[in-house]
Amino acid sequence: RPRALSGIQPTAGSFHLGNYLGAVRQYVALQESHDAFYMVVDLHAITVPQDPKELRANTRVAAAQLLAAGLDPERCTLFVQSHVPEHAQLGWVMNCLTGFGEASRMTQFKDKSAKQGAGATTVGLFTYPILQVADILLYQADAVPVGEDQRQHIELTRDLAERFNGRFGDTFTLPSAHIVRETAKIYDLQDPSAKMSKSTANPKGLINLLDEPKVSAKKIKSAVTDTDTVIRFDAEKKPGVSNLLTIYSTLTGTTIAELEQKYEGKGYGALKTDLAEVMVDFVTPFRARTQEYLDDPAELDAVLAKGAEKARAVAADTLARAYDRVGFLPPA
Ligand code: AQP
Repeated sequence: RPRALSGIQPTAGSFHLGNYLGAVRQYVALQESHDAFYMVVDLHAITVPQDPKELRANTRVAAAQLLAAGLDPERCTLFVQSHVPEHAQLGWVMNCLTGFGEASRMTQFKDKSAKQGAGATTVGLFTYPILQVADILLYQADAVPVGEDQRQHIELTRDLAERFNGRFGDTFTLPSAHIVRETAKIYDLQDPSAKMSKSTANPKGLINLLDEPKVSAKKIKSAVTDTDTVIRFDAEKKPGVSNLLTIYSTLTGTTIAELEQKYEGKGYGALKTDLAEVMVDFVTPFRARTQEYLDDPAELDAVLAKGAEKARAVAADTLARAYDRVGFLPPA
């Protein structure tokens, strides 16, 4: 079976709708066809200031949400990044292979450092895409399910894998981004030109899956649309309505064409009212399942411990080969 690998940050506590539709849904799908490794990337979470108690709690919350979304520890390997020290170890090797200019071109870094402000931007934030390279290469992943914003990092991963292989001999598999076009970028409900993001300036544009369902319903009902009245998918001219149609279509399995037909002659109000209901129907059981996993932290930790053990077996093997290739003297 081909390998899949991806990770999600525990920073915000709740996943948002963009995380779920753009990435987590694909994690669930790929566990059927791939030897899949999914992790809560706590090492990435400390690239911006964190509260230690919150990070610890949110790491469990992230794992619980992944299980609630449908990851099955019998069919995939679910673990916490810091439980597998090989990530940091291979990360260093990859840092030493990356050009400063090359790292400076990462647009995610530029966006995130702009949000932090120059004085608060850490070297860790600058090099986090390179740690991500190590995350992927350690598992010899073929496919990396992510949203569109991560495409450049997967390109960097391929470049560095090629560079390493060229310089030291064939060691790493070159991965491909697994990006589902329809849901590659879910947009902010208040500013449909921006991606939905946890660090949005306007919380009304962001759906957090663990919020009270009625809060999410209200956000859908107050989503920005346009002055036209026709319900039609047109990402260029009608980004707000198109975003709502994408969300609706993905959560219900109805095609966009079917939705356009269903709402022919109806107003935006009808679309929003129905989608608000779809949202409530989705988040209500999701929250309940997440809470069930959180109610049994010992069981959750056991799942993560088993996952880390499985992940480490693969990661340690790759790291040993990479260390040997670069010329590190093996311990006697
Ligand atoms: N709006 C989105 N549409 C589609 N996919 C998205 N992803 C994030 N936002 C969208 C995908 O979710 C996965 C996990 O993301 P992450 O935990 O690494 O967080 P992030 O990308 O830093 O999330 P945010 O909310 O976008 O954070 P900030 O505010 O820091 O920029 C990834 O696969 C990502 O593509």
